Amino acid sequence: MKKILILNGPNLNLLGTREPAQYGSTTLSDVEAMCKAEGARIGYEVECFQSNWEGALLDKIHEYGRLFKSGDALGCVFNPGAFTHTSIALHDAIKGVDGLPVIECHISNVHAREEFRHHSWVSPAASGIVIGFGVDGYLIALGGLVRKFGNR
Ligand code: CA2
Repeated sequence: MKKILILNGPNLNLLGTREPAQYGSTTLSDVEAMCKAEGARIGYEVECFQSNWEGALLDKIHEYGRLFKSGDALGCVFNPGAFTHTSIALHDAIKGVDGLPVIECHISNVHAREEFRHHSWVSPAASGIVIGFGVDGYLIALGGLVRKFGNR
């Protein structure tokens, strides 16, 4: 069974515990369980990984780049958190793994928020972007990844 990675960046481990008006009350483990169940339903093994460390996210993208090359992974749904707006390293990693489809996902509509959230270093390297659908965005991104890149 091919793998799909649900990758979450800094502070997303706090999901559902604070700022419910902005991010809702669903926890990250709820989101991960939803994605795993949906993956199993449509024939993919979903792996979930969250880190507050930029380097750990880079290493995971590199690992999935290798799994993609060997035909063992389909792609990745990635919410880079605040690193979205700061990290040229994440941009370079996604470009660098050459071919791994990455769907960028944001829970909130970043364009309706502070100006510093309007720019993403990840978007130019992403294969698709899902923004502002709350935590449902993860499932929308997963579905979009499979529709665009699955079964070929
Ligand atoms: O809307 C998103 O998904 C964001 O990626 C979330 C990031 C933010 O920096 C981006 O601009 C947009 C923040 C994640 C922090 O998550 C928390 C969740 C609950 C409580 C506190 C933080």
